[in-house]
Amino acid sequence: MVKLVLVLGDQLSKGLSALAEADPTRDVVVMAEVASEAGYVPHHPKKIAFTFTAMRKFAAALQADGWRVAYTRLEDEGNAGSIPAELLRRAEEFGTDTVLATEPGEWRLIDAMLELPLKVTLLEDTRFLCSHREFEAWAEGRKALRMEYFYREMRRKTGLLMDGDKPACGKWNFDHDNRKPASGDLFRKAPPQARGDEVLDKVLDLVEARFPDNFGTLRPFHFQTDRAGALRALDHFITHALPDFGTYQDAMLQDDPYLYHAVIGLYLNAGLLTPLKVCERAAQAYADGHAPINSVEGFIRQIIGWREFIRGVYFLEGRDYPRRNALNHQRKLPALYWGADTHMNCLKHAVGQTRDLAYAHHIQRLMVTGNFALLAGINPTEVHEWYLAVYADAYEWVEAPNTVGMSQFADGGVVGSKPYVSSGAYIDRMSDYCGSCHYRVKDKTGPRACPFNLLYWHFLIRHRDRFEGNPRMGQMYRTFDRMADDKRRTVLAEADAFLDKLASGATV
Ligand code: FAD
Ligand code: DLZ
Ligand code: SF4
Repeated sequence: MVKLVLVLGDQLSKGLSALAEADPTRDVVVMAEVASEAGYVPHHPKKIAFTFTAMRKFAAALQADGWRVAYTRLEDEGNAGSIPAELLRRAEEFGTDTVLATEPGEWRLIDAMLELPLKVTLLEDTRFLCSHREFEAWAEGRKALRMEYFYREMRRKTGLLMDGDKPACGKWNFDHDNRKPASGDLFRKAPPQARGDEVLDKVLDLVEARFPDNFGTLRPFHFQTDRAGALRALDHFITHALPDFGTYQDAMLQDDPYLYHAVIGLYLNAGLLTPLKVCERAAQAYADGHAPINSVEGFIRQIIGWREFIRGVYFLEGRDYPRRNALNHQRKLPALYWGADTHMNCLKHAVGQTRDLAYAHHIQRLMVTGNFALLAGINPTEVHEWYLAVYADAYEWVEAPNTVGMSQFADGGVVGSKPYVSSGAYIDRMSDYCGSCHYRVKDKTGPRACPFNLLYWHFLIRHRDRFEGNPRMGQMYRTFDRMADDKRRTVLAEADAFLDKLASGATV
């Protein structure tokens, strides 16, 4: 009997397990642009345009390879509105009750698929290096899950940057050589911009008409939308940016959104690039003497370490993970995250860049928007939904552990051993935001005190019971306790006043 082979918008890989198991002479590939996927959060218009364009081009590539593809466009009459409903519709149309799919990257869809009154087989997503079973085995019996140890297993498994059973250059991790601030460089090359084409232009018009109120700028649209384009973006990164990736990984510049980052997360997550191939390219650049070990190791660690570890945590921890709130933070996400005015230059730039590009690099996400939300005690579910909506690379399996876990500590310490919080001093050291800010980063109190300075102490004191005993945080409590009584009172009172002002909706 004919089988329906589901290919989702983030499964655009010809090597997909569902395609490998199917028979192109008999089975039908089902792909659908549906309102439910485009609307479970108010996705950035660039993300929707990227997804639909990449889906349409992938469908055409499958057809060129001889597959029968039943493709539903968003505007098609009869569009059933959701993936399960589309499968039911296609099952009736093709007279079958059998569906073959690669496991979706989100519990919501996995559950919906398994509830269908059809024979659904969910296959492992073999595009990842570590299966659920392997991750569970690695996690079994450990008191804490730490990425660094997992990463070493992945290095051994892949053989990347290994000299026999030893790490290349004698160390697993070269972060010690990284984390330098950057300065403006007119010759730094931005990632290649997409050229317009008929498919993209049609999708841009559709997205403009159907999602006029979503936060984010649609045009100019710059992402690549097929595998060839994604490979060009990877080539560009390896040639121009990888050599300095490690050194400036944590740097932020207000006029340079990309610095030496790869800007390939969206291509990897949608399936246009595969992680092992990307890492092999980076390792080759090291072998050829084109890029130094600190950069190549750092880059490979992000992909075979962090990316795989984060996915392992999402599936290990289960369905309730994205809704966790270990610190019981209940404040509402401020309007400034949706572009409302703010005097905080770092946030203005990080959010403005997110609105224009559907992209911010890791340190902007972690130490600016994430840090502020955590310090201000914003409800982590609202923070999670914001990150899921605004970045072109955001899918729940990768976004939720990064946001709920790494950034908001709402999982109580599964992803990280301590919360990523900092005062303004860190942002000042790693960026050029503070120089042109309304607030003064050196002021600890007073009308122009940097809000990060005030909120940093407020956070630590709010959660003293939980964090004082943490060996990596005790020093901060001792510093606070050494402050004069009146200074401590002033800091906390000014932080409270700032939070009240934030909650009132006034511009801060
Ligand atoms: P680079 O800095 O050039 O890194 C190369 C690649 O490494 C990335 O493309 C990505 O595939 C991988 N990588 C790096 N860090 C991580 C990480 N922590 N977790 C998983 N993969 C990583 N990444 C997403 O792919 N989707 C998300 O929705 C997402 N949400 C995030 C939310 C928060 C609050 C934080 C702090 C981080 C989030 N990240 C997310 C991780 C990281 O910020 C992005 O992967 C990275 O910024 C993508 O840009 P890039 O391709 O230029 O990455
Ligand atoms: C992100 C996204 C969007 C915006 N639209 C679609 C869609 O219309 N059809 C589809 O198959 N996939 C889409 N996606 C990607 C899915 O949301 C993604 O497959 C799930 O969240 C699982 O990771
Ligand atoms: Fe951000 Fe504070 Fe620096 Fe202003 S002074 S840019 S608010 S860290």
